[in-house]
Amino acid sequence: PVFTELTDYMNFQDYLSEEEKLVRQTARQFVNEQVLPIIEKHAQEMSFPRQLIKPMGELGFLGASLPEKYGCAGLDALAYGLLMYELERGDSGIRSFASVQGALVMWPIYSYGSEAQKEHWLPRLARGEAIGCFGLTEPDFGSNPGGMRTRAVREGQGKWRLNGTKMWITNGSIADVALVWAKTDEGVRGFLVEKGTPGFSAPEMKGKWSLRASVTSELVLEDVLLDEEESLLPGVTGLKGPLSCLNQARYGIAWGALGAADACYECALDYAKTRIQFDKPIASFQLQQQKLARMVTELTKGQLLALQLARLKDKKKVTPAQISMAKMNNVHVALEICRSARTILAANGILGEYPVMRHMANLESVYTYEGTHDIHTLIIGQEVTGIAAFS
Ligand code: TGC
Ligand code: FAD
Repeated sequence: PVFTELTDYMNFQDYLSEEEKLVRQTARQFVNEQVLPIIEKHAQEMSFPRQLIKPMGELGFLGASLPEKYGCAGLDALAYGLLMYELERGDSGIRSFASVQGALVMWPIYSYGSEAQKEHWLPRLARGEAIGCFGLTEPDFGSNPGGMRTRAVREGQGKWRLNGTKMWITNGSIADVALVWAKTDEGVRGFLVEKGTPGFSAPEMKGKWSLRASVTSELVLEDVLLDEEESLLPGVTGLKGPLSCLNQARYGIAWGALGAADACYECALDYAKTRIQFDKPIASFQLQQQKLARMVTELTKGQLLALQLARLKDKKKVTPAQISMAKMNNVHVALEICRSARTILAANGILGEYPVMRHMANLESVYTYEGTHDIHTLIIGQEVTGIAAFS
């Protein structure tokens, strides 16, 4: 079934602006009409629905929080969060695509790029005419990106030479531009590497049981020669460059994961009311009601956490640790909600006919990427104790 309304137990939508309502409704309609009919097939076949990229661009879903000057929608934080919620109600892979494009490629170009780089890339990325990816993680450095081995060295006047390997990169093989973070003598710097640059390849990773409708790739850089003016992001040096991008993406995930959970909750509620066992709908049994009550409570608490985060973000008062709390909690509860939904659907819960198992499997990746649950726990631990426990 296609559900027409978002689960809103505490009526938070009564307080949305007209623009926020419109964005959410537009995204919901897009997901109902264009994502839900095809997504299971793509997940089963392990392919990303590339035909959705242009429509997402036309609807203003890419880089949606950036200013109109660069062809973007200029949304406030709440509208952006609701957009991520609705996209992930379709599939985490669709939200991942938009997250990477907007938060991890367009945002850093906007924040740290030269005016020429912004004008060259942002309008095309916003329209979905170009695709981006974000290369931070390496085979031996996931939670600890500061240890990265990818290296960039100056090569004569205005040139850089890049060597290294990135892994687990969303959109990698389909990207027209990869934002690659590399160590230099000055500290970590960001480089825009165009598809087709000699020495650069992006083989797709196969065999995933999660985020199957999303492209995940390695990035291989072998003596890649880059022009400084075109490639180097001039505005940031140090690990804070890539980590600041993660704040944007983690914010979107705090909303997005709840969209996947909402889809599973709605599905389980509907199923519980119609599935008859022992001559009664299973929704009439206390054990199943307890599951549903817990699911809707955790979903609602997650929404309220994300809502306050949006307010703080719009006032530019949000801290990285607050974002960590929302990412950590909301992905965790979303995964629990999906698992509970699977038990309510029982055998039917494992079928692709229902969205539950797909969302559940997707959220295993969401739990890990953009900082694992453990890393966010430690970020909060550091904030409250003043002691870093990472190493
Ligand atoms: P640390 O010494 O704490 O920090 C180094 C510098 O960075 C600054 N910083 C931040 N700045 C902005 N925002 C943040 N969230 C920041 N966190 C730290 C910090 O102030 C410092 O600046 P400065 O000026 O003093 O140099 O760094 P550390 O090496 O001890 O690491 C800390 C830790 C573990 C929290 C960090 O490495 C971390 O977050 N690790 C997790 C890695 C991660 O999240 N990777 C994600 C890869 S991208 C991805 O997964 C995309 S999936 C997308 C999709 O498909 O949707
Ligand atoms: P590791 O860091 O090896 O962690 C292994 C385990 O040890 C985890 O349980 C972790 O929590 C724990 N651990 C690590 N350090 C500590 C510690 N100090 N204290 C306690 N426990 C610790 N990366 C990108 O750069 N760009 C992308 O677009 C991207 N997309 C992704 C898409 C998918 C589908 C996936 C699965 C990952 C993606 N990633 C991407 C990579 C992702 O960010 C990393 O997987 C993540 O940061 C964790 O790194 P790791 O898998 O190497 O785990």
